[in-house]
Amino acid sequence: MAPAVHLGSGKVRELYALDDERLLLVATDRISTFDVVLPTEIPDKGRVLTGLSAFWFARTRSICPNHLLAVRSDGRSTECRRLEMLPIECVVRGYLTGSGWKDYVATGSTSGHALPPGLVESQELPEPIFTPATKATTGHDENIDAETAVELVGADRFREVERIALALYRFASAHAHERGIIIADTKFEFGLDPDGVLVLADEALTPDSSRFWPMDGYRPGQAQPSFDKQFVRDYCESLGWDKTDPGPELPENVVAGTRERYIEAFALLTGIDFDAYLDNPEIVLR
Ligand code: Q0N
Repeated sequence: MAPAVHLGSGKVRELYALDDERLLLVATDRISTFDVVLPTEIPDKGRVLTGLSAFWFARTRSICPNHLLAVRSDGRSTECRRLEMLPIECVVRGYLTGSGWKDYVATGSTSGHALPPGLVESQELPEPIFTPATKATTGHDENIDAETAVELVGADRFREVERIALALYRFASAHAHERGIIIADTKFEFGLDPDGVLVLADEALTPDSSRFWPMDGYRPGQAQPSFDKQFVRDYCESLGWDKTDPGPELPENVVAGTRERYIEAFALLTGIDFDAYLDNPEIVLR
């Protein structure tokens, strides 16, 4: 087999070309917090995210085709169809948090959606909203309104990604809700296949591409703890670290607690034992 050509690195993932039609996406065990990749890894984090993403791809095929071709036996690498990516991040928000909350406090709107007055931080929105963002090559993605997104992808494609992203979010949100997890918001990336068909790409509905909150203890009116990263954030806050690179090393109790949270999210959402996934990653596709 020809060697895979490295195409690029994300904060926590690596992308390789297998051939003209296929990519290899590798989820590492790196973890980022406050936008900084920490020097300490969380063992199996990449496998958890790969398994979860593959689980959602298998279960959302009737909503939208996706790029997944195969999950490799290492549990962290996936072979994917190589697509022409759309130049927008497709964010769906069901709850008011993060930059959506910041926009709302400043302007009463986010990405051109006028929201009712009096909403509090972390409140569930009356309806999920599609809030596209630009793909920043450096720094932060910037929320854009529908008009700007239409300029980037065209009016028909915009309506299509909005409809599909909302349908994907509603499906996953309902599934997660039944299992004690709130998906506050999530980011999808889409591409086009050679026939111009819209295809879901990247990772989908993982804790790195979404905000997962434990349903137990959900309290509108304040920031919510993160299902997966709260131990890491609390530890970093306790150090008084200034949140610039390099981040701190994590002690083993924080690593172990965080690893357990990822594995718990995997088991709750998939109903599959994580050891069974390690044994045979294709189990999530059935
Ligand atoms: C692609 N990104 C951004 C890996 C992920 N199926 C695809 N076809 C063509 N290009 C891409 C995909 C996918 N997925 C997606 N870059 C290229 C996300 N990257 C960031 C780095 O790590």
